[in-house]
Amino acid sequence: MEANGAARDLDLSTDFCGIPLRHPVINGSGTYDAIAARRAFGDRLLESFPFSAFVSKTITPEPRAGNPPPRLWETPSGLINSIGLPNKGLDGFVATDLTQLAQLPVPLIVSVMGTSHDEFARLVEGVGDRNEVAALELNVSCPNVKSGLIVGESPDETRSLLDRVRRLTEKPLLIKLTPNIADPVPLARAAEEGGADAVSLINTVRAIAFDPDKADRWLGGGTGGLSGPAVRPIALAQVHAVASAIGLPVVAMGGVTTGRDAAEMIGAGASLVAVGTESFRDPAAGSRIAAELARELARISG
Ligand code: RRO
Repeated sequence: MEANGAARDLDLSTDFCGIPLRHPVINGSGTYDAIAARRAFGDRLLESFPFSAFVSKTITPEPRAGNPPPRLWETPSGLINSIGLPNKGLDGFVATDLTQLAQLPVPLIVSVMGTSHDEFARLVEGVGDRNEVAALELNVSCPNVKSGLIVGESPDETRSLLDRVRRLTEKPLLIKLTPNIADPVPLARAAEEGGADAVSLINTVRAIAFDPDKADRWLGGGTGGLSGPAVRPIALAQVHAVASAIGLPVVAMGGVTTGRDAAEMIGAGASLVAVGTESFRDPAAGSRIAAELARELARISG
């Protein structure tokens, strides 16, 4: 009883790169369609929005249709996606989605991905000076799109991408790292040296599903990315390694489904925790996890 009372009183508000947040639980990019949720739940969504900041689905300079179906495959304790980055493109996003996302009661972080430094620059310039946007996340780690860039896997490329785009915006720049490498620490260090304000990890773990009848891979896009509780220990290990090695805030994600999971990420050094796959099962998961986290932290602090 006492722990619950303490949890209600526990102030989870935090400052993230100069952005005040109500609590440390946000969404992982592409795992919560806030515009569809607003249509489904109306203004009730705004009154009890599950996250303290909203990260958009990644956008690219030009519109994309995404990968052919099937796009999803469930595994024990996980989900493989091969969505392939469908989006309206920069102009479509600015013309339609941005106004609607700006109505959310929380700061907006726009996720962007280009196939070259020029494309990243165009995206950062395109959204970086918009008042609706609090921060940008550079997605250099989508497992389902051949970007032609090795930024996500090479510290030198990460540094040179940041050299190019850092000066194009005064807004905080997050960079989302891949788990599909032996060691994320050199990439995180390069991001810090290049002037990033925070790193997010992990994106999904490269995976496939296989159809033995067809003797072929099952997902329309061939390969996919695994998320959900199955990847949580991998995420925890990488978050711990990166948070121990760099001074930037870390946004931790990968299979977080409970406040206990979130407390583990924060204990491992994360500043914020993002909820992804769990929101498909329960659209209010963010609020529940934030409340459970408050109880966990109250318990830990005695
Ligand atoms: O759209 C996708 O297929 C996708 C993206 Br952009 C990403 O960053 N991570 C992922 O698992 N899927």
